Amino acid sequence: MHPRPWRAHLPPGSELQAEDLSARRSLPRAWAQTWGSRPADPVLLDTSAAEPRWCAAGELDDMTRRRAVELGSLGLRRGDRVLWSTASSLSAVVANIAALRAGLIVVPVNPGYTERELAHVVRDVHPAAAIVDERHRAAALSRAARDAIIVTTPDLEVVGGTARGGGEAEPVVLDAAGPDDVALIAYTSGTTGAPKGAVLTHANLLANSESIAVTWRWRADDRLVHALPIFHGHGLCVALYTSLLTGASAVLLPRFDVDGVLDASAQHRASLFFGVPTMYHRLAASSRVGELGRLRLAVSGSAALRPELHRAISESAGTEVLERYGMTETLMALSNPYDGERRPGRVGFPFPGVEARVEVSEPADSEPADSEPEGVGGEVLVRGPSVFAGYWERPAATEAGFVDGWFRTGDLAVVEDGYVRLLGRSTEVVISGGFNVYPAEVEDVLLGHPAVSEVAVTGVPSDEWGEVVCAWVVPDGAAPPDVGTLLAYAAERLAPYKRPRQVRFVDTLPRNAMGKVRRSELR
Ligand code: MLC
Ligand code: AMP
Repeated sequence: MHPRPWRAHLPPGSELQAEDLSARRSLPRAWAQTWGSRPADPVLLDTSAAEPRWCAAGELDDMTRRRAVELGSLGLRRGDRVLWSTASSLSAVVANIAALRAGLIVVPVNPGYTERELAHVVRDVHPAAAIVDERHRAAALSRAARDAIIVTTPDLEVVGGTARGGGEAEPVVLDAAGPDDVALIAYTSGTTGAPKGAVLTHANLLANSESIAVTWRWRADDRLVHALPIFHGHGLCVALYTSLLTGASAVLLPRFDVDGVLDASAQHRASLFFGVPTMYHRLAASSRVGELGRLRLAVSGSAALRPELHRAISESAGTEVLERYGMTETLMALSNPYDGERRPGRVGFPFPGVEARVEVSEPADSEPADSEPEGVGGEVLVRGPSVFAGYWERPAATEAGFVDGWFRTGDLAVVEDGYVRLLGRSTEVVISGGFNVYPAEVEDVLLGHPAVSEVAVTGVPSDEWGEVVCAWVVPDGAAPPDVGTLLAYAAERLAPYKRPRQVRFVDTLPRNAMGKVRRSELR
């Protein structure tokens, strides 16, 4: 089943070709061009600063150039990995862009990670440097690293570790990375529990932003209220990088809260807001929800927006939230149209340059997928210039992720009248508030508790969070463990969004003939 072709997203008269999306070679080159052509234009407002002030394009260009050179003076060389784990701030953004301009590979990590979670990434990606805004992380980073690692603040003040020695110091050549060079390694958990690094090239990031810009008609006079975390694809590649590409401006909020978003929208005459469904749930519950109607565009993604919530917002604010679908591995894949009908409960059709199809697995003698009747579900497959290059140092997982060059998303869907409707996932990932939680990772942690004999983790539905994590525990011994102690144990080892919100004690877990737990029977 094929959704509508991507050309349906283009504005009338557009001659855009898929190759055009990669023509500028990399985001750093494209950003530098944009900033050079309009140096006085405001681009970022850091509301967490003591005295918030708009940073102009020319200033951002200068700051990121200087900081790129400073990264070189720390002994970092093209291709080195830099772990980057910070809250939203101008300094954090400058450090990120400077690293990309210097040809370093940025590895974004949730600053809420516990030491255990951070150590996994460090051991997997072996970064030469880490940029963190919590100085106390330096010790944990050094403990986890097998090779030398230098730890700095976003302003590049060294707070721990050591630089890698050896070799000649190389001068930093700005914006020299080519389209196939790696720009980001973004950790995303596999079905097996241990997070894997999705390798995204400069061409991936550029094509993604170019495609979003044209689809949502993003212009230099737009202003985005940015309240998403900057360490995931949504806040970083969709919101921040694309705003900078288009020459538009963004108000960076350190965290999401309803009044903060609506106040910033009004004060700065914002035109755009992007959020996860949990944010729309909270906005819809506010008496100020009508203020969303002042925006040119409100976009939802990262998890399913309930059709009732979509409708409630359109009734109370007069704005049709535009829902889109993506993944860390594919970046943005499907979108409702800007000009056409934005259908509640649908994620639309491919972004420019992207191809998507829904592969129905039927017995071998059935009709080919193209002629399947509508309504039969299958897996969403995606290919295009924004689809990642594979998992970092995991050839088997990479091979399993693709079929004939198409990436297997693990999301199940049907195509109805050219629009994709997601049905669920073939994997058991739980999506809570837009963050993915892998049952196996939480289960492994809980199994380490002496009072737990067996455990299975599932998502249970929640209006606010989409799903919340539930642990089904078979106690080791007659008396169940104290829930508080169990949760405290989890809290030491898991970031807040992965911790179980519910714990249910059971005598046994349902298993199939192979002994594998049937999580679907627990939900
Ligand atoms: C916070 N908490 C969560 C949580 N976020 N628990 C479960 N799921 C979550 N997502 C915890 C807090 O630590 C706190 O725990 C308690 O819940 C209540 O906190 P809160 O203050 O109400 O939550 P808040 O900090 O406001 O966070 C909610 C949120 C946040 C929606 C703003 O979750 C968020 O920013 N989500 C965005 C995720 C995102 O960017 N995903 C993009 C992935 S990229 P305690 O113990 O202190 O009470 C991707 C590709 C694509 O998916 O398509 O975009
Ligand atoms: P991540 O691995 O964090 O990038 O999350 C990607 C996953 O988020 C996808 O595989 C989907 O399951 C989910 N997702 C993203 N956008 C949507 C959406 N609009 N509706 C439902 N699920 C979504």
